[in-house]
Amino acid sequence: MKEQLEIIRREALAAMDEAADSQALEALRVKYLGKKGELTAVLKQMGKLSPEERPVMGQVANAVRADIEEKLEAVKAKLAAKALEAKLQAEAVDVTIPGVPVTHGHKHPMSIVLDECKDIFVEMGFEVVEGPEVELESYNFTKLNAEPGHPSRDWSDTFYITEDSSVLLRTQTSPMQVRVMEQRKPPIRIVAPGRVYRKDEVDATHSPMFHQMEGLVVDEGITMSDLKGCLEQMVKKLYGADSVVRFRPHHFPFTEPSCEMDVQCFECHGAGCRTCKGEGWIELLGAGMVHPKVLEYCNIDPEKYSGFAFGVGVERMTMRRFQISDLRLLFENDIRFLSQF
Ligand code: 2NL
Repeated sequence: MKEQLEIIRREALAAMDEAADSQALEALRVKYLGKKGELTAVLKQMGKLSPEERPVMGQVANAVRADIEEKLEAVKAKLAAKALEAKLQAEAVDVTIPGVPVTHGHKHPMSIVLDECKDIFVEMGFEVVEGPEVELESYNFTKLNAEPGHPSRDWSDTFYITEDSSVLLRTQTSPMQVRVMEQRKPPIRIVAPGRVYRKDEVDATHSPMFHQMEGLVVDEGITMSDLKGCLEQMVKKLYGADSVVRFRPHHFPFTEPSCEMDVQCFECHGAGCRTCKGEGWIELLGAGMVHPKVLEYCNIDPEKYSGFAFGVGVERMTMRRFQISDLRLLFENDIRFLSQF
């Protein structure tokens, strides 16, 4: 019997060393220690032994069981560690694989130019103000000296919201400046950028929605020379210190006198070329001294205060700045176009 037990011990320990996984190990446990297992089978024969032999053989059997159980635990732990190692290996992340590149966006050319313009005026002490695109007729026209019947009010030029023409999409950003003049006392130095709307057919230079930046200065003793100095400074910062400008008389209902400012063509320096259509000059903006009636409408005493104002198209400035020939390119959002700036 002792030999039988020793054989079981030897075979069991050797077999467990070979166990490939926890299922194989469990099968071995059943084979040797289970109810119908080999060790149990030997123990069942203990009855045949003499009373003297029985405790001796019982001790041997218990030692064999203890050895097998100890080995089972050891191999179980070894297999678990092996399984964990294999799992970690399978889940390993290769940190050396190159990442998927993230492409950065950038400012739209219009935003580049508008931000530059805002910076130039903020540096000169102006404040940037923004306001509603849906406006009252009184702010867009009446208080800007375009009384009922004025041609700029025509239904074919303006997007009216209401039948009675009292609410509309602003045709310029000046209504915002009227609002500021009504709310504050001079000195006033503001620029008002934003979207404006006019009933224009879409072509290379027109769009029913475009962007404007208007400026307004009101204080005691403001003259035409302040207007000229300020706008010339803007052009030099925007297009270079060697830029040349000229002022021509013009007419706007809200300014008197009124003017337009041209910049000398940067391609031909005044000689005339394709960029300036042979003119030598490129029209840039409209401006003028705020009409006394406009000051009065905003409760500012025109005897005490005077001011100048200007309006410039942001699309037009952007096209000039980046040599873009068709305005529609600025609104189509084609990445192939926009990524060039
Ligand atoms: C143009 C001309 C201009 C103004 C806008 C203005 C505003 C107030 C009072 C007086 Cl509150 N004037 N704005 C003045 C002159 C010209 O815009 O051709 N814009 C594209």
